[in-house]
Amino acid sequence: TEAERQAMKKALAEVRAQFGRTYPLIIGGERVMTQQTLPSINPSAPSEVVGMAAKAGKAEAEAALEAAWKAFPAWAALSQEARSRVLLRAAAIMRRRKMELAAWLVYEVGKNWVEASADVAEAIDFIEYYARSALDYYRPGAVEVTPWPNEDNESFYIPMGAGVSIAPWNFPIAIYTGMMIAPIAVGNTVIAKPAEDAVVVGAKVFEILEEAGLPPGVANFLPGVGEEVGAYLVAHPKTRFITFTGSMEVGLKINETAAKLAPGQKWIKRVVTEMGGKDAIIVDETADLEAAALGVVTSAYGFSGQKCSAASRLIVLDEVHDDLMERVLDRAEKLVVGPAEENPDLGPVINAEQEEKILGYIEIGQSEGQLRLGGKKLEGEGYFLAPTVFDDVDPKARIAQEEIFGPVLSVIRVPDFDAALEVANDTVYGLTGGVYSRDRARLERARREFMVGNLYFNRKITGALVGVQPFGGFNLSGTNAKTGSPDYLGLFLLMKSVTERF
Ligand code: TXE
Repeated sequence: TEAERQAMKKALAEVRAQFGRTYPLIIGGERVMTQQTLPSINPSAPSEVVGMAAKAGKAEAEAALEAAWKAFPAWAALSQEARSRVLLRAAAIMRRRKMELAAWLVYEVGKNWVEASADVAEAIDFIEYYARSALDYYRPGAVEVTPWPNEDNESFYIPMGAGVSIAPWNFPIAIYTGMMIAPIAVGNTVIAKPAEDAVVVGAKVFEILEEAGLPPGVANFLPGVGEEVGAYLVAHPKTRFITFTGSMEVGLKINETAAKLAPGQKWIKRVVTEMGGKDAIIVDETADLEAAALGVVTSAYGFSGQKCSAASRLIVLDEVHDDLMERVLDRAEKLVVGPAEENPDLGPVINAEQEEKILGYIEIGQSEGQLRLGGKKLEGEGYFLAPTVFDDVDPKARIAQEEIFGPVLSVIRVPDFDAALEVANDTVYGLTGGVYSRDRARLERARREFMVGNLYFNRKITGALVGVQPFGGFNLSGTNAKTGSPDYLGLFLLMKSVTERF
């Protein structure tokens, strides 16, 4: 509406006036500045510095671990009601500041207004969901929860201690918040490392946690380079758990490192990783092709395809290939690409190296399929890439197998539904998937055989709605940690049994 447009413009202007500030680390409630800083630029106009963050090194990581362990006993000893109350206050403050936070997302990671607002809304949902679930399902230390009631024994949950959350830039408020709040909700303490490209919105999340009264050291703001301070904390003997969202390459490295016992380490680190995807939508000859075209284009090009849940493969039965392609191309060519503050359909991709990587895949695609749309960088200072479609792609091709994480869709033709399911499952990933079909028997087969953690029928594939669909993948898309589900909290708890008499 016009009112919303005005409100957004006002928020954008207010945020723009705050560009260039430097945000310190927050360790044990103290602000810590460092020699070096991490600049974060506006991908729609890379010459603009949105803000800088202090850059943590090993010394700061050590201090953060110490602060988190120091804060752990008191936070773990609080009643669940007391912990959840602080978090619900944080959700209320975030809701009050949601336009401002959305404006920061527009500038720091190039999300258009709709995507930016959705990111903030999801963060609020995560906080409220985990605070409430902690009250319902897990009451650490409370004896009344005895999962297997019997008169001789009491079993209950206790938190694990101090851990590390390592977040991606693509949902830099929602995923950053969700991965930190879940362990904290049930009594753990966390060192939260944001992605290098999203340090400013990370600092904003911490302003809110502080205003909500989260005690010092329960959450620690530690921007830094992943390969340095991230890797250091993953390997550290005093890290009790790690929760990570990002690329498969890094996630696998983290799993490997965390599996080794460091000198003095006296536990098995619990590792929760949510990694990439190569998500496919199947369209058969019974599908509503108009709905399918809308769903494919929305899922493939939203936030320039920079979502682990984005559709990057379209698997279409020969019979309807030409008709569907016409509809997909017709929609995709109308998409507007431009500076995120102008609320285009697509903003820029996140940074120069991702732009380089995506253009590299477009180059490879020239010999792996037939370029039907886009395939080039667009003029303008920002990292603007045209929505791209490769047709007649071989299922084994690199652009059909590897995650590109950009606005690139690979179209694969198949003779029948059997082949469609086979191609869909022929991937190392298993995150989201979609099927457009009116044939109930086929949908029933897909329900059983399509190996993805989140499956959508006759609607666009997206991430999940917190509290509605638990979100998490199979295979190398992650450890199937279903965020937005009661199980997720259990990943950060231990269960203890006490037996007094026989
Ligand atoms: O992920 P990265 P980014 C994937 C997608 C994309 C790629 C890059 O494939 O191309 O990730 O995005 C930290 N030890 N997805 O850069 O590089 C790093 O600092 C410890 C899918 O976000 O994996 C950042 O905080 N930490 C994903 C975090 O890991 C390390 C969403 C993620 O960085 C590290 C986002 C190391 N050795 C990206 N190296 C999804 N499934 O939603 C880096 N980091």
